Amino acid sequence: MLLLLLLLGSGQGPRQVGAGQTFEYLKREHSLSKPYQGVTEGGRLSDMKGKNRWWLQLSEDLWWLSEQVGVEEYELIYFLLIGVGTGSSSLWNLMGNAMVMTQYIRLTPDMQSKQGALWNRVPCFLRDWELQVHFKIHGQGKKNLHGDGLAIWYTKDRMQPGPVFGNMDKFVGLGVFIDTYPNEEKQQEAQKRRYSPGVQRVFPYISAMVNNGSLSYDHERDGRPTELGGCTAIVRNLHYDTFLVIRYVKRHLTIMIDIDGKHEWRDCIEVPGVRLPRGYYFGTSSITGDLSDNHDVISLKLFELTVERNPEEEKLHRDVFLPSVDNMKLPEMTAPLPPLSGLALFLIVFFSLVFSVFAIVIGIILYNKWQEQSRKRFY
Ligand SMILES: [Ca+2]
Repeated sequence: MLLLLLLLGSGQGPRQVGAGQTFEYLKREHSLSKPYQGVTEGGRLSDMKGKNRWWLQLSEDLWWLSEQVGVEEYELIYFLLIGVGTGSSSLWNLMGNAMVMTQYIRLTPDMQSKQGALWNRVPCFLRDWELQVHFKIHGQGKKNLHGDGLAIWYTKDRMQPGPVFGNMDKFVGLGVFIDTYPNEEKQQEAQKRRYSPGVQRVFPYISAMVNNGSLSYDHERDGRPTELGGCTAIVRNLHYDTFLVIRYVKRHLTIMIDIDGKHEWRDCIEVPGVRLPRGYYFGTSSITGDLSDNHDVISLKLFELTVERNPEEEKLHRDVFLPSVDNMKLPEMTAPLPPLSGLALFLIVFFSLVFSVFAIVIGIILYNKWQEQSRKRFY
């Protein structure tokens, strides 16, 4: 029975990655592929919010429970519940102009001013994971006359439309952007300013950003002020499949692309010391403005990576509550100052008084001395 549950819980069998001690397990509840069953419209917002809260609570309870009973994979219990039908049949929600087709999910069609998103309903509590994104960006627009691209998210909030590739600004978590329109370059061009060849970027450009909710994505500058890294990725109108992978292992974030039709991963971004909380949501979103493209997602596959940690790493990799990146200063969230305790207030008043009295005494002494001297000079 336990074995059966384990098999159910781990989806496909383990697949060894590389020569090391890393195994990957496909996580069905965070994955999406053809045929697109279990994808539903966002529904009424009020309705959604209630359901989400309930769902998050359920997942948190299960996680807690699995920790208590010492079961590493909380999915064990989770799948059991799904199996008896208490869970939702829809693991993914569509939003805005996104549409389910037979061969793909279209986030936006090649039309102006559209925005769409696709969000996983199940928060992810895995520590080490890899998300493989099979996508396709194509349209009628000529070079640099198309936009705006698509984003892949691992964030605290879901289903929040906004200006950052169709998602909210000041998000909390990780955003990976496949930006197809060079806003900054075009602006410079309009102002007849020239870029030095070393600085100019070739678009489409992939970049990543970690946010604790205090940073704004600067659309006009293609996110340059807040990016962790990036690379050029010529991904439009290709006749072969294009993939992007986000790997998060031991707080090391790696983004690789397979866009040349060679079935090989090519490095794009690598950042150590990225602290991401657990329990966030995977999603993808896209937006078009004056310029447009078809932004299609063919599949999203999330793998759990099992890696060994020594006791020291276990201590170092403890859970965090806000996203951050080591050696990179994110502005603090604007939290109100903690109220002063009674004692602190008393000490501040007391020492202010002592200092004032001291200053007055010194002042009087100096004044007297000065008067004495001037009197002496007078005689
Ligand atoms: Ca852009």
